Amino acid sequence: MIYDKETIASFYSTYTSRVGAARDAVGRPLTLCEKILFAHSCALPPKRGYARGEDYATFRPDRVAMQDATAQMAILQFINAGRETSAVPATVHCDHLIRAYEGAAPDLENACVTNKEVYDFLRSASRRFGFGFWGPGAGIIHQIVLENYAFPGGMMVGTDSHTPNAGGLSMVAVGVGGADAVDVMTDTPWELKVPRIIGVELTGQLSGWASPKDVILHLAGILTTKGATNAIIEYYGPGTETLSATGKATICNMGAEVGATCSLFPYDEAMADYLRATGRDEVATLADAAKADLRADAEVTADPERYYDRIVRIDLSSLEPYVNGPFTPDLAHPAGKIAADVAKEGYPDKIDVCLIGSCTNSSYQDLRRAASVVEQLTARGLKPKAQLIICPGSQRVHDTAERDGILKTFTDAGALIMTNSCGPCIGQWQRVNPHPELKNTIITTFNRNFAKRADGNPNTYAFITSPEMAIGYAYTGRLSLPAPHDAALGEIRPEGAALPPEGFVTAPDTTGLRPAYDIKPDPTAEIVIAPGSERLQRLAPFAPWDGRDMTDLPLLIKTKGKCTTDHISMAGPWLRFRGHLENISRNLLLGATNAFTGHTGHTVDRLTGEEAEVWQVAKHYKEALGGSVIVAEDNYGEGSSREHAAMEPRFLGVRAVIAKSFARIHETNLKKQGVLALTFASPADYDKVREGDTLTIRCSTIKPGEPIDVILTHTDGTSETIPAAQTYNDAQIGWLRAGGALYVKK
Ligand code: MIC
Ligand code: SF4
Repeated sequence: MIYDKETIASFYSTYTSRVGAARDAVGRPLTLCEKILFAHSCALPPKRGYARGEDYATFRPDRVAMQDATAQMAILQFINAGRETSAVPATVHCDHLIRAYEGAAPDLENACVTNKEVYDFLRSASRRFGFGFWGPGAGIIHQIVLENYAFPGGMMVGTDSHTPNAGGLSMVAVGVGGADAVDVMTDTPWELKVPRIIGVELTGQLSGWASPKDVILHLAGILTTKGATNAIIEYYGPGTETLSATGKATICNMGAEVGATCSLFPYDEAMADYLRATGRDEVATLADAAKADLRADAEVTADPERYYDRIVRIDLSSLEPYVNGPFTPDLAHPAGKIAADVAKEGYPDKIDVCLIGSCTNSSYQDLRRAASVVEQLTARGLKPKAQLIICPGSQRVHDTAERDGILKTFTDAGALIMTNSCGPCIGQWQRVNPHPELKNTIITTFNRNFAKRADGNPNTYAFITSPEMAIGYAYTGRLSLPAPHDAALGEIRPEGAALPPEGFVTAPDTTGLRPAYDIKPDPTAEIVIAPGSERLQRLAPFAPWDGRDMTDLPLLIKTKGKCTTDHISMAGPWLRFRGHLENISRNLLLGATNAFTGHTGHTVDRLTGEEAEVWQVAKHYKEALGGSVIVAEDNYGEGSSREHAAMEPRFLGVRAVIAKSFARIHETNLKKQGVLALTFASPADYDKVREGDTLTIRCSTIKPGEPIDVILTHTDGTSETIPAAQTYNDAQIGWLRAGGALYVKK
């Protein structure tokens, strides 16, 4: 069965003609992402084309996906929009809140008890508005989308930064905050900065231990975590056709780690095979008919320099396996260099745990290839030296891997199989570590490895690699000894077909985990929020801006170094408050490093002279001084789409954030929630901000493209004026005035 068949059929009925009209409008050949974007834009592109990376355009995406940790806030905002149903098909996925501890069955049972009120809320809101509801244990949002909903040439938004996973099926899939999802669900034209386009040419073919993951681990080393900000990564070249659809999805998924708006592969046979294997023959047939426009025009690939803003060329045949980390996903070590880097940097060499899973690497092929290594090593009488944990991506992958003996291979080798969910990847890992005070190394197939992310422990050094390499590491037990460089393991060849030879197992609909195919909203369904709940709270609107300069605001904190959304609004134990703005606000910047003191999560309250947690000081300043300002370094808000990282400061009275640069989703989230997002026109001005500064922001005359003066008054009585840049357009200035995008009168 195919979900939303009519929507998909109607999409393809006009896709080619819409692409043709866009091509005529700009009068030149189009790249693949331009075709898909223009086919979904509210107006034809202008003749001169867009100024990529600068202009904004509006779009009408085909669908929305939300995961439980972000859906709560998205739905609370949607409730306030007062609509009966979503304008486009939308789904909710219960994947982030399940804690990994003892194994799939007990963990799932426990999650259903501890998260009952959140699941009840999401289920009841889904019934009311007609969202497809995927219950706990069904799988990770992006795997479920790939298996059931993604279609070539389509466009979607998802309240999760790894939504671009669907680029593995040639879909423009963009990670957004909940307020953006609400735009799409309320039929409001959805605005996006027209991205630059990075062309990545793939030639050759992977072999040995190299896998699709290594394409993106290698690329992350080249581009860095902010190198693709406001860019789409478009893959092309003969190498693309050698990769499976799920392999392509792995690559697109981790484009989020280099800041990409999304990543995209051209439609090919491997995608058609995947669509057919997952019960979507008709979608494959429709896509086949539109094939010519599900790839870049021939002129583009013949002369890529002319059409792409930047080109990277990767020869798959000579690609080495990689292991990236610690603490950032772009610190790329080719397998051949890791031993030297371990010696040089003093990374803990002994590996404690190897974890396979996450939306990035939990497909059937991932598990099959990993299991093939276990099988070959078991046959040689070898045993893993590190603990092994496996989290399948979906129930379908789990059941198929079980039928095919893959899970048994893992458990026979001592592995623990966790639920089909995010688990340790999002800090939902009750790790049993007898010595948390010791530096220790873990190897994961996840996409992120920020400090404290998986187990909350700053002493954990997390390295990212592919599933087969992770298994190899479990057997060598040493970071400095990746499998391909080990005498015995080096001879092994990971193997695994893209798709299960006997087809996927499809669990019967009676499991209740999967939504019906023909969901209708039920206006009589009551949305369940328990009175006095500490996890869910209806949202009160934010106050509008009075339009005046923001004067004499205290500096709340100047953060130093990496400040990701995990640093701003931690996950792990705080995930339980994702539906309660007041309660979750108590984690504001708990992970951030204070530039003046070097302390984490704390700042000096100028009114008391005492150091306190950032949220306490922010609250105090809001009540006593009318608000405050945050100052930060580069790529502020890197990582997650969680809009809590913008709503919390907003709730606690932060009026503006001034950073050296922002990550795309977070900058939009700040704008959407009514916090003024500014960047230092000259990054060196960051150094001028001193402890105890008072800031006046001359924003009353804010105009698109024009810098704003910021006056810093220091505690010694001197002051200096620095220019701040901003990227607001007229509509966004309207959001600022209204107190947030949601409160603009439509
Ligand atoms: C993540 O990988 O960081 C998350 C958890 O999936 C987030 C979403 C969230 O914070 O809920 C993301 O990537 O957007
Ligand atoms: Fe879940 Fe991790 Fe994927 Fe985020 S990156 S959606 S936490 S599996």
